[in-house]
Amino acid sequence: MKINTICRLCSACCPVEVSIENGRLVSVQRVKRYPDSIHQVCPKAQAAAEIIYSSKRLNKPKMRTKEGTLQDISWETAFDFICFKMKEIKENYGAEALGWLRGQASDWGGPWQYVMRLMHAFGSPNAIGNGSVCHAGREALQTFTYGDMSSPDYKNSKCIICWGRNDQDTNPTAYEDLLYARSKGAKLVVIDPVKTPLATKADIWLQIKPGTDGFLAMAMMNWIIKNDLFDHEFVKNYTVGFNFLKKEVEDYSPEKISKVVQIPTDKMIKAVKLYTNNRPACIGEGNGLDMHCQVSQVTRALAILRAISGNLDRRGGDLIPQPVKIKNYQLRTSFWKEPTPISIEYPLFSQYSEKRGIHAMGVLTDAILEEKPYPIKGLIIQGANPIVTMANVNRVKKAFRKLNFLAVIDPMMTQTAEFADIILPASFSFEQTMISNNALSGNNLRLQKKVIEPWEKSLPDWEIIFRIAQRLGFEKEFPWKSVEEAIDDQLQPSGITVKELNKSPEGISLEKVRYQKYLQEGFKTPSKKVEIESSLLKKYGYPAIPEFWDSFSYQGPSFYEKRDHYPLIGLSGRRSNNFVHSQFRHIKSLREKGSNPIVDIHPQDAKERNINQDDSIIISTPNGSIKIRAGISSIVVPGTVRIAWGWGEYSEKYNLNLLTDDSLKDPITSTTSNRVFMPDKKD
Ligand SMILES: Nc1nc2c(c(=O)[nH]1)N[C@H]1C(S)=C(S)[C@@H](COP(=O)(O)OP(=O)(O)OC[C@H]3O[C@@H](n4cnc5c(=O)[nH]c(N)nc54)[C@H](O)[C@@H]3O)O[C@H]1N2
Ligand SMILES: Nc1nc2c(c(=O)[nH]1)N[C@H]1C(S)=C(S)[C@@H](COP(=O)(O)OP(=O)(O)OC[C@H]3O[C@@H](n4cnc5c(=O)[nH]c(N)nc54)[C@H](O)[C@@H]3O)O[C@H]1N2
Ligand code: SF4
Ligand SMILES: [Mo]
Repeated sequence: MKINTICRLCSACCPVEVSIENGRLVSVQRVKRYPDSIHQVCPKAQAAAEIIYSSKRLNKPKMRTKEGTLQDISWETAFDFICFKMKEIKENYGAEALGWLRGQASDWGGPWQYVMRLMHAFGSPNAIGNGSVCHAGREALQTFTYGDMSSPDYKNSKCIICWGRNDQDTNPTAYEDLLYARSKGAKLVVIDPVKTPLATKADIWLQIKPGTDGFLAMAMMNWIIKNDLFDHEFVKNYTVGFNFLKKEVEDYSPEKISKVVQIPTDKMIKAVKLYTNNRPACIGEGNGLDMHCQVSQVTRALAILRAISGNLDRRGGDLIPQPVKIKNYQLRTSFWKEPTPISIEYPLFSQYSEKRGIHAMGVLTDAILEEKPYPIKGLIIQGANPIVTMANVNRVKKAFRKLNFLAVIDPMMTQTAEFADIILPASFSFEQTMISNNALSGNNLRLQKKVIEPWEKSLPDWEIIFRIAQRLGFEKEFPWKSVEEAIDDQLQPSGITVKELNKSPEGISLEKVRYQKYLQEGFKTPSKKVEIESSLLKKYGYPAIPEFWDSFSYQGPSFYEKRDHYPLIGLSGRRSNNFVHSQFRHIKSLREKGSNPIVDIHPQDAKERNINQDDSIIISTPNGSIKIRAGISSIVVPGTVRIAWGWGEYSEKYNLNLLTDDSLKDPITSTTSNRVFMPDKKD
């Protein structure tokens, strides 16, 4: 039997066809939208049966004994224990001392809204997402600039810029659209410090110095304004603050910036010309810009570049979404209502979206260890593996040891679960129904349908949340007996039901794509225009026009002040198509398909340090060390090394977040600098 659904083994959320035999998942294939020359096969989907039926999955809830071992328990005992601990924390320290951390796996849609609802009913504002290092920082600052997060319309574009984004490994659907546009003659610019396979396909590849993207965007705008190539009509009628920008970019001539970004001036200008001569053009930005302490101002600069170039919300440009109307399940109407969240020092980021909740993961370790602004005493972690994925892991470990109570909800035993008092086995993708955020932020609604029964005694995330809520007495807030009932309720404003979605595997689009919506509606900002000068940033005392020369916006990589002792720049590395962050290294077929735990080091740096291919080398920063094999390669420039990402779950010695730092944070989004830091070799 073949069933169409959405895969959620990673955040790309691809439409797939699943083959089921005797109730077992046999194979998963991405739905074909293009001919073979463009269609992408996903190795993770090919390994889906191995992933789902892995003997390493958690079978039953487990509780830690006094001796420190793990003991199987029933779900009844598990729910009793969790609810008892939650109430104990509330009585002793206040409800806000309980935090709930979610990672990328529990999606940004249904289950996350249920968690916020439960936490708010309980009295805690601290339902915390990991978006400060993922895309939420960019989403927030784009929202302050033009009311939403835009998405690049690769398919219809004449010029695509992939800026710190590597769709070839991370988003097959977008990559297919990019290849299609290329087949129709679209130009491609890649801005990446690493010579990725995508960079080798570009018309122009700008090998930027990591973390200097804001300077490059300003230099591009300097050239565009100087050569009078901006969209006069759009700037005049739909933006505010252009004159301030014009003045600010004067200090960023391509000639001056060339040294900062380490890109030759003529190459930089060639790239801007490609962007301005081939319209519509779009900028796909990515996680290469997150995980830096200056993500907020960099995002602002890129957003403004899109706007003044006249590409916003045009076919083939950068589209403003048309989200489906759904109920907001958060119960807090105001961020300022007591108790305030632990992210109080980042007020703009904490309240930028009604639906998103708090994404200031950067402050969680401080709240536990330093008790700032107040202590977090108990934590529930769902679909995240922070012992591998949060910055400065040694400090995170110390924090988790200090907690009075830690619960982990995950299909797998993880390094994070090793710290837990109780572990709840969650169902995986394909085993639970949910409405995904991908569907909700676009206007094509699709259901991620359950196509097989949950593994052993595992339960779907929604059911775990509903049962905790109901046991705590929140039946009024959680009246639903099934997830279908809950989804029907949440989708009510859209007029669509689960029944209809079940009948439409290709999804339901509620309206046609509309371009230039601002002509009728304006932008969703206080002035209804693109805020080149941001009224919100100004109100909260941040620079209202992006600027990078002063230390507010441009902090070098972590440990910058120690650069004399740590002469190399370390870069958190490739997101391989075979894996998702810390996941799937236990799957042999995926491990064998390539991409090993290595550090890419330039021949010149290797020679200076007497390092040969495959040598096991130690990399250290002031925060920790890892041991990893050397891969001599000129995909990086001398002075930069790139360390394979996500191998920390497979073996602790490869955990690159032992090296990263969490002391410097983006002043608006609390983003830590997981991406770039300064390591050195020790003998
Ligand atoms: N296979 C797979 N797919 C995934 C994931 C996964 O783990 N595995 N994770 C998912 C998630 S949660 C996310 S957030 C997305 C992210 O997906 P993308 O947005 O594509 O991000 P990355 O692949 O991390 O990085 C993109 C590129 O940025 C470059 N880069 C690094 N530092 C800088 C810099 O300072 N400036 C510039 N301009 N570029 C830089 C890197 O070399 C890399 O090639 O992928 C999603 N898709
Ligand atoms: N140095 C450095 N740090 C980084 C990054 C980097 O590139 N470099 N990337 C950052 C980014 S963009 C992100 S998004 C984060 C990712 O951080 P995490 O979200 O911690 O990433 P994962 O390792 O994918 O962990 C997801 C966990 O969810 C579990 N899981 C899978 N499916 C389900 C499910 O359906 N339900 C439940 N309950 N659990 C499930 C998996 O078994 C896994 O243990 O890491 C960030 N940290
Ligand atoms: S890219 Fe991600 S969502 Fe798409 S099929 Fe592969 S694992 Fe599934
Ligand atoms: Mo992410």
